[in-house]
Amino acid sequence: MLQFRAVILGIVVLLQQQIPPVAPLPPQPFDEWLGGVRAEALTRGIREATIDQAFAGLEPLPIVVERDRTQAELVLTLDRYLRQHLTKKVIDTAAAMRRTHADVLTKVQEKYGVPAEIVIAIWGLESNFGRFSGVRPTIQTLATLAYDPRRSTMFREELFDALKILDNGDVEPAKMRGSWAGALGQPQFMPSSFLLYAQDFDGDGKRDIWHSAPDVFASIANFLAAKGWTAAGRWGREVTVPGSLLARLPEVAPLQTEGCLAKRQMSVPLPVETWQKLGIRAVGGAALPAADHGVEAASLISGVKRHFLVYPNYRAVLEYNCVNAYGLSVSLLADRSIKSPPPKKSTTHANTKTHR
Ligand SMILES: [Ca+2]
Repeated sequence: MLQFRAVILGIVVLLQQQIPPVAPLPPQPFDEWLGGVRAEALTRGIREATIDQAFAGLEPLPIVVERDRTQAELVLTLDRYLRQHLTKKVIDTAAAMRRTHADVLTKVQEKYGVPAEIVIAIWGLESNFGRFSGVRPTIQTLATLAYDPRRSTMFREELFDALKILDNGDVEPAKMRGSWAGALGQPQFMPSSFLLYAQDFDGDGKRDIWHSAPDVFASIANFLAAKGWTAAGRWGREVTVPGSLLARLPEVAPLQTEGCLAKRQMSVPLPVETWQKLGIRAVGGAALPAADHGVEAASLISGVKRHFLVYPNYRAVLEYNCVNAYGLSVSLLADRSIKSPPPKKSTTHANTKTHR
């Protein structure tokens, strides 16, 4: 049973593995294909000058397709993932960044209702606190992935959205860079998310999620607010579960059967008061805090050793990346960064980590 739980509660991380057989190349030459994209971009209202500049000398980038085709899944237990990723260095860096950017984070929190520590935690996980947001040229990356037949429909739409971002003047083509999969800037937004959620918070007229910390923080907060984060509550908390309840969980609170992977690894939602009656307690054995009472939709994520009661705000974090290891890393990093004392000397650097 424990092993089974470890597998179903495990998380997916991307690792490079052996290269599978390469699919045959698309029959249509790249230049001819790009001509079709150009024509469609014009009909979508993107200016010719923008397209000319973006597509000048454009060629597919073989490493992007190779990388995209060599993803492999590795299942780690939730406990192990959290132990490996929430290091003291990462927690201390999050705390230091929160102090450094306190003024703008306060303004962001006032406008969007998302706490500073949550914004900083997402920033930390997405781009190592802005230190690594990807160096791949986005138009070339997206054009390559759109040309490759595997997921061409999705990436073709993202390519049009990237052209719209250039057309709006938010960033120059040479500076539009990101991950090998097309995620942009420090929040690692796909172009479609950029168009919907990116913010100009420093007021210079551009949504610059590559260089402007105010724009980066406001964009992350705006995304979470749009996905349902409410200022009134917290994400949830780590809890203890009595052994007798663990055995009865499948009947008392079965796993959800719908939604993305992370949601199918958590129980159906119950009121916090119900969990309290079932014997769930805060870590340390105290009753669930009064501030949590009244939460109607609290789901249990039950790991091998650690258990978490998650509230509606947690579901907004999952909209960023629907993996419980990610959502809990963000949530726990946020909590721990508040408790981390100021460093005596200089701050340390966190581990480099990328997602997309
Ligand atoms: Ca700006």
